[in-house]
Amino acid sequence: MDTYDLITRNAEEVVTEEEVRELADDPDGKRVYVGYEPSGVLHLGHLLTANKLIDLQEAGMEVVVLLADVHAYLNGKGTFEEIRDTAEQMKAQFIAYGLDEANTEFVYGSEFQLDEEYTLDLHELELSTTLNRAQRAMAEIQSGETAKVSHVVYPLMQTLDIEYLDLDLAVGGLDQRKVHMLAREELPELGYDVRPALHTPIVADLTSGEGKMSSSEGVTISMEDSTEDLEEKVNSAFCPPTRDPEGDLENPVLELFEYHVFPRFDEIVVERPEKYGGDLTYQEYESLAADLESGELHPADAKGTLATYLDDLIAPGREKLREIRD
Ligand code: IYR
Repeated sequence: MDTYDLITRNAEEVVTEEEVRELADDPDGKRVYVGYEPSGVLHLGHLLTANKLIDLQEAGMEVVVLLADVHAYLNGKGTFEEIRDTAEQMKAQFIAYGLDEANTEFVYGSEFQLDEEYTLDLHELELSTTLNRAQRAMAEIQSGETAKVSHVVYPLMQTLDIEYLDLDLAVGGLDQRKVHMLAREELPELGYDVRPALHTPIVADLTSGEGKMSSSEGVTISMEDSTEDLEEKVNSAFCPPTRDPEGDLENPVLELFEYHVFPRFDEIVVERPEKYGGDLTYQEYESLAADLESGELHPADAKGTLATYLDDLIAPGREKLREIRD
């Protein structure tokens, strides 16, 4: 696969294509990052951006994972001690999942975000950004709550992270786009360069195909799930025999194949008894989606196969979690 295609595969948005093409021309040693508020158990949302980081490592880039402890603190996630404890668990699960340890720099936000220079830049950003602008940057990340001052400081710090971690590319789920747009507007105000951003899609809710899969509502798949949990969750997923259900619905089973399974396996085998046509083998997502649409692949077989491959992907992280907790 061509480097630009590898860097941008499965991305929902590339800001801007021209800037990312320039990176793709000379990817070696370029620094890219995703920031995560520490969480004790990884779920598919974390793994979707981790898949992108694995692509970027394969493209020769240097990956930085920001364990955003100060951001989690600003978001009311607990004391620093609690947050750091979950961050260590998060790090272990990312490595078990397949991030190349030798090539991944894990950085705690508090390692640089409390420095004098950073703080002074933050205050300068506070002066140059209107409350309204900062609040709009938080809209999708913080909703339904009366915003605190910490909630508007949050996107300003995320903006500065891009400069202070010396990054060439910021990666995040589509829910991070507003912050990244703010960063593109505000970094030049401080005399810093604008950096490109890459956004991964948001997967639909598993049982309804509507809205988004979320750890606070509905069903999520996480590193804690047993093989049986996975089978149960995937078997009750919404899976019409089409990739484009009507209205605002998505086919979450196909989305999981596309964003989670195909990027990590060269070949997918759907095991079927001879009397139902025997095994099916796929190298590409498109052929599997086409077979589901034509009726060649039954939704029940697609689900069973999805559960098996997801189980393979999370098994090492599940094992790691057990070790940590014992
Ligand atoms: N806002 C992210 C966490 C985060 C991401 C980056 I990129 C940062 O520089 C800092 C924090 C979240 O919603 O999890």
